[in-house]
Amino acid sequence: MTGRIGNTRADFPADFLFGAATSAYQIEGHAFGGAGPCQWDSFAATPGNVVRGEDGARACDHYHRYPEDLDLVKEGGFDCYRFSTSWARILPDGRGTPNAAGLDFYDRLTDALLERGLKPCVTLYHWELPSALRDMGGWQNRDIAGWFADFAQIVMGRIGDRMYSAATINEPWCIAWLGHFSGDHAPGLRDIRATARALHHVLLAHGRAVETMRAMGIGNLGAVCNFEHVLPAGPTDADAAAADRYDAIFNRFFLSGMFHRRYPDQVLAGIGPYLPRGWQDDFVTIGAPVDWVGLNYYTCKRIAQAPGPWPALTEVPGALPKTAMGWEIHPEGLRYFLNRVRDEFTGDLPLFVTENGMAGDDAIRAGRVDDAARVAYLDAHLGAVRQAIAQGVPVRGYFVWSLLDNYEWALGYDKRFGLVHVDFETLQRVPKASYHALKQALQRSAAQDVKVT
Ligand code: IFM
Repeated sequence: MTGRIGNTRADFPADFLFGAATSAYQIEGHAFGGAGPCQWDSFAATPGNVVRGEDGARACDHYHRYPEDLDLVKEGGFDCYRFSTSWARILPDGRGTPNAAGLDFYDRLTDALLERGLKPCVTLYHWELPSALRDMGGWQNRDIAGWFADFAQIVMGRIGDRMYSAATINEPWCIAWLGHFSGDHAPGLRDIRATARALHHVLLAHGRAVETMRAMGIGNLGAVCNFEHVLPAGPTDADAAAADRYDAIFNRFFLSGMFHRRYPDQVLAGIGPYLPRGWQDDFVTIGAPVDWVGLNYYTCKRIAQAPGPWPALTEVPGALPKTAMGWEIHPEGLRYFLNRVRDEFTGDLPLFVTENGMAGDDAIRAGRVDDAARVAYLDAHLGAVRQAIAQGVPVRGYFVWSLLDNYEWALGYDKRFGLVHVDFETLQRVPKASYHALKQALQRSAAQDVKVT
């Protein structure tokens, strides 16, 4: 039995926005339209990095099928669509002459959204760093802040006039930590000095892009970070301290840089010696005011002390039900973070849940995908958002990750996060039960229609 979503549009403020989210490399098809090589192409081509060596060359072929996909967003009853622009598609060499076909694509996409009455919410960067910039050190090179600001100017010079909102960089933690410390993501480094530089430069690039867009007269600018509810694995002081270190790296470093103009001591204890010279002087740029903050939230983590050098911690599996990613389902963490981000960093600034969702072992049976676990997951997390709103947190919108099954980075195409099932042979789209349940929940009453227009 599939179930229904009990937390419906009527339970949220009249101007609350519901959206679906995607990202460029995960759905577009990077082989199409003159995109240049990016760090994920070569990472995937290196044996052992990505399950079955899969890459984003074709992905969901959204590059050609975007009208059908946007119809699904519209018919699902959503208000907004969160997408990202591929740096390597727009600037195949990372800098210099733009690829006209790339800009044209995002221009068409924007108009197609507006024609359907959907609000376009762009994220400038979701991880497909052009290989030419990677060759010059990528996120380790301080110059990336200027390269990124130039990219922001080019993108927003073309589509900025029609965006509802613009975010700079999706999940800085993944870029810096997974890409440079654990090596799980492109460029696949395991080096604390590279990590320290990436941690700082990703924030500097964010700030430079905000300043650039602000100077262009573009508003509603935001930052998007990911959060995991950190719990000590055991009752010892050592585990509590390890959990606090993880929390500082994952949940506090980026917002602390942007809103408090400093880095947490627990992180400086590890990366301090490796930060680039003069890093303390960059906080005015890093702290460039934003108009909203987006939270991506999926799970909790249990952390224990571990032997070895900083950060000397390890993840321990927990007992809660898990998604196909092995991530525990813990909706309370979303309510917790909405409150905590407001209390510790953002105050009255609007907050959005910019990603939330789960991977499931979804299969088509008799023409249907019964993803009951996703229906329950979304309902529980929407309930957590309602609780936060009731507690006075200024949450203004919620985006499901993701519209479509897509390329889950190092895990290839197996991990299905979509509201819509994608057959990666035929590329046929089949809305899952969760899509239908959400569509039902998002229906407007006649009275609500009057209020929003
Ligand atoms: O698929 C990713 C996305 O690219 C960034 N946020 C988390 C999602 C699920 O892992």
